[in-house]
Amino acid sequence: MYSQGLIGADGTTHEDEEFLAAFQARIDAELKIEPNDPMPAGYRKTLVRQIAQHAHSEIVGMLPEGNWITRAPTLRRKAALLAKVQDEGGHGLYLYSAAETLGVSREELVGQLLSGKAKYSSIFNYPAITWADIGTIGWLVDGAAIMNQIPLCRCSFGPYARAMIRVCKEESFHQRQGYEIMLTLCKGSDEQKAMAQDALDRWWWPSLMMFGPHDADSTHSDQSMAWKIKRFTNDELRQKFIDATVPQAEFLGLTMPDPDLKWNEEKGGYDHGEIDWDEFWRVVKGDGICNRDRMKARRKAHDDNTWVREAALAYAEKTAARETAVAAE
Ligand code: BYC
Repeated sequence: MYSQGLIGADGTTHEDEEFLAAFQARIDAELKIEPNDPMPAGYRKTLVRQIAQHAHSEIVGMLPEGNWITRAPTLRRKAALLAKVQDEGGHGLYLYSAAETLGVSREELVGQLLSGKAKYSSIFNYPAITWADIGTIGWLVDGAAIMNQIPLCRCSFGPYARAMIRVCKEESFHQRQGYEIMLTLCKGSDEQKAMAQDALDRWWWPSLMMFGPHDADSTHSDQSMAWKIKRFTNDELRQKFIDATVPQAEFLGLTMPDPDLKWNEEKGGYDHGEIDWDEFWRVVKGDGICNRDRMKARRKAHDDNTWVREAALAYAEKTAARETAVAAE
């Protein structure tokens, strides 16, 4: 997994108790861990897994919305959507770069995505059927992403935390463009409002699933919290998202598709109905509505663009050879 020549490449750790205690003390003191710092193998592995999954999600996440660029209803909507989808591609690149500082190569990570070995967010295996889906993705999916990613700006691993700062700024523009689409639809004709409600009905539950399994079923949360990779648990973030989003739906005049959604005065948050975890795991394991299409599209893009990678490599080699020749003169 660790290739020669990359930062953090040797992947060596000396994990006696003294080392682990000193590492934890640095984390507890809120000091950032940087790529060349010694770190436990488990810390490195957790970060590579999470950052890579995050990068893949951004790249696969371009597909449902990319599909609507040619069909956006106005030039203004098209320009904003185009910029948003381009941003997602950029987020993927920052994240692959952050993962590379841990000694894993981009080729290897992309290979894991294309072979189906690596996960990406369940949410991108649902189809964007109408224009209201584009509004709902911005409002809910980017809204959920911000809720999850703002705490990641304080992640203990420096390159991931720093990448998240810029990503979050862009995500908040994405969320706004989505909510503004929803506002327009909800102020429009009965048909437009019905389209907005239909999109909310389909995207609400999958958006809640984005935060991952309940804490009791989360494999990695305890250790990731201790290492301050995660600052809040899956259920804590899901609750914050629900509490922030319900008033936004009320403002739009839309109804949340959850009859059990009720304000709980005592806890100061909403109670909600049971999430369909069978559906979640089915989608995560590759059997959602769009999993096969998404992977097919990614593999085709990778194959079709082989020439771009080859050309970039040839150009880099030529430039390096020229520089070596000049230096030797
Ligand atoms: N989908 O122990 P847990 C975006 C997996 S992109 C699929 O709680 P962890 C956007 C999990 O990987 C948004 N799999 O895990 C882009 C683990 O399996 P493995 C993406 C999921 O890591 C374009 C197992 O379930 N955001 O916003 O502690 C357009 C047990 O889970 C999911 C990120 O990636 C899921 N939803 O917590 C618009 C944020 N949930 O790996 C928008 C960074 C869980 O052991 N990632 N699994 O095989 C995280 O914050 C954390 O990784 C998670 C999960 C909260 C997602």
